[in-house]
Amino acid sequence: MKQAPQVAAIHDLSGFGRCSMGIVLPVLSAMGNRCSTLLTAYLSAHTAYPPSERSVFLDLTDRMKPVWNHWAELGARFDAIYSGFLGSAEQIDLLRTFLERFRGRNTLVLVDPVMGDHGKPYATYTPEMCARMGSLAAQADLITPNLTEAAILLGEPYEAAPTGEGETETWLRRLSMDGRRSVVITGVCLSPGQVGAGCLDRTTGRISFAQAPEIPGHFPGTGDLFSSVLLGELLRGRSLETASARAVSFVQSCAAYTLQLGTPLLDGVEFEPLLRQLME
Ligand code: PXL
Repeated sequence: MKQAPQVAAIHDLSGFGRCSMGIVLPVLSAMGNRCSTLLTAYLSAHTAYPPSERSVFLDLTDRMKPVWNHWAELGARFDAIYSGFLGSAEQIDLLRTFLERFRGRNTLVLVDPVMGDHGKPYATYTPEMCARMGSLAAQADLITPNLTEAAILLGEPYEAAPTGEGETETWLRRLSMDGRRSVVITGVCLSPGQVGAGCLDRTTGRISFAQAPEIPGHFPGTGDLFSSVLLGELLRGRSLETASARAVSFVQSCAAYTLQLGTPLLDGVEFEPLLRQLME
């Protein structure tokens, strides 16, 4: 019998709406992993909902180190460290300390450089946070930016985002820091009506693409769903190419199912009824 892989999941928890830890935890658990959760912030609802004076944003920066000091005392070790939405600029630097402390020789460090979507940074992300995210991402074994985040990391305007295989390959290579880290760019469209991901695997140097029919509508949280499924598949020993193709296919199935149900787009995708598919 084999112990479940251990994942340190470092994300916010949004109380209402599907994203971040509310997706990471069920997906990675369904895929047979044990998660230790380090919360970066607690929000009443994710930031894609209309702004409200009643919204709650609890910045947990000063609780993070005490939490992991306790983990160290308990002998915590991780097969993967997976970070996403971060609540403050200081937090991004703190995470570098976390990596120094908990990264083992075989720990896979996945930094999803969550900063924005559709050409715009999220409401809580300042330019300073975006700059610091770049230096955190430089420590990762694997990053999973969408096109907006890829543009921010490269210092390019969103309008310069790649449209075909060749251009995407150029961005993948630039983001790989001379092949030192693996990269998956999401939201890549190679032909009209299709969308998916492009990836560069640093272990083989191979570039590959996975595409699926595009579902109309922007659903929040699909980036978190993609990266969580990707990580779950990698922890099962699958290659980056296979993991990426499975993640594209799962996100597409959830979006198609949601569209059929006709639930509000801002509530994200109905992944819960399909979680079973990830179990095998
Ligand atoms: O899905 C990324 C994400 C994570 N966390 C919070 C968000 C978003 C995107 O809107 O608002 C709080």
